[in-house]
Amino acid sequence: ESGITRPKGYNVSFHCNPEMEKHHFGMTHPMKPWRLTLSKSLIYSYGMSFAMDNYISRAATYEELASFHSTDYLDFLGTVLPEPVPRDLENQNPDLKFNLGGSDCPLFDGLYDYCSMSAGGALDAARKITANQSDIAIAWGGGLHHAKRAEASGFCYINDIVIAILELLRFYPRVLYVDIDVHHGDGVEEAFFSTDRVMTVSFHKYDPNNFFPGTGALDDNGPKNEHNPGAHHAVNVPLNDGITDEQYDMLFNSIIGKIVEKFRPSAIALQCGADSLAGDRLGRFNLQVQGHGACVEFCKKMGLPLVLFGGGGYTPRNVARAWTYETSIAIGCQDNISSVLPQHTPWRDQFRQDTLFPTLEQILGEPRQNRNPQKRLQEIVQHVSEQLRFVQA
Ligand code: ZLS
Ligand code: CA
Ligand code: ZN
Repeated sequence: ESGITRPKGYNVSFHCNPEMEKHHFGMTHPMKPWRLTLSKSLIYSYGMSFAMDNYISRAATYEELASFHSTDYLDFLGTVLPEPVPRDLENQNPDLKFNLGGSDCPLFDGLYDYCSMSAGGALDAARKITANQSDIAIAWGGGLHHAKRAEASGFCYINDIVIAILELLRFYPRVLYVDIDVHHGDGVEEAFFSTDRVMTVSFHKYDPNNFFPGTGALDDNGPKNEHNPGAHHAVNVPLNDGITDEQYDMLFNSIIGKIVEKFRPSAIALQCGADSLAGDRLGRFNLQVQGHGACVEFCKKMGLPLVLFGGGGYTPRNVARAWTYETSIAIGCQDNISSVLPQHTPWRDQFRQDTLFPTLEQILGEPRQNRNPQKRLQEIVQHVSEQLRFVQA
């Protein structure tokens, strides 16, 4: 009926948990798990569920979370309760245990369940890949790239990506991690700092004093001591406000193309944070749904097992557009779906415009000034090429 068909011999699996989406970080907090519900509503309205294997993901077990996180941290995360009364002005800066309970990483109702469900989806996706049952596995509820072994950071408590990559490493010699969230993928980078089996690449807004988390300079490429096999295996692409689809596409294809050639990964894990889109509440770029999706298309073309994670994304209508378009790319039906949002889409008025591909003018009125001179982008490509001379598959 929808005209969406399942290509023979190509399997996409979709992993989500409706219970996860009901959690709230607090009224003013930018992270809205409900964006996952809005995304799914659009994906299903296009009829894409008929072209994928759909799973309600499990919650990850304590042991699975402990494959990366310290048990001290997990035990604390499992027992902390939401604060009964919101912090008053005199108490803005309490001693935070494991960085939990501040305004970025608040304690909310069902926090542990929310975290274990996010990780469960990511892990289910990784296992469908290692079982050879999916070519692409999608976990839009994952992608929480800032969480550390024993510390919450930047809206992230459990690093589902690290846990999923550790699972991939049980079956594959090398995994490439790519991160197109507007923030630096510091938690994943740090977790694999000392191994040459994972190469991490993050594209992000970089301004050490004014933009979170402040790490990810061009020449931060992993600890360079003699005996560290992981040296040179962290690639950082620091960008400035206002980068466009054309520039991002050029950078992404040339950098990821070279890395795949040199590092020869056996699988790709792609974090698709949608806060790199134009008009994001926290982001600074001018990317459109097409340019963001082009990254997914490029990774798919590499022909390797691929796991897609969510991540940031703070303007829910645009998050839903991007992850819907990217789901269509995974399936391979992107040229067969209408750019007009289906009439029966629940919450259709949330989208403001009835198109999957709003123009920059529609999103922003006036596009943000582009502060990425072409010459700087060339220098970045040059640096990465030189860095790759130290990398041997
Ligand atoms: O990559 O910039 C910061 C840290 C602060 C400034 C903000 N204050 C509240 C805390 C201290 C230095 N934090 C960032 C974190 C961004 C995390 C991105 C996650 C991801 O997309 C992956 C999921 C930040 N930026 C903006 C805010 N925090 C922020 C904005 C607005 C609010 C409301 C709720 C809370 C306090 C008021 C808040 C945080
Ligand atoms: Ca990034
Ligand atoms: Zn982000």
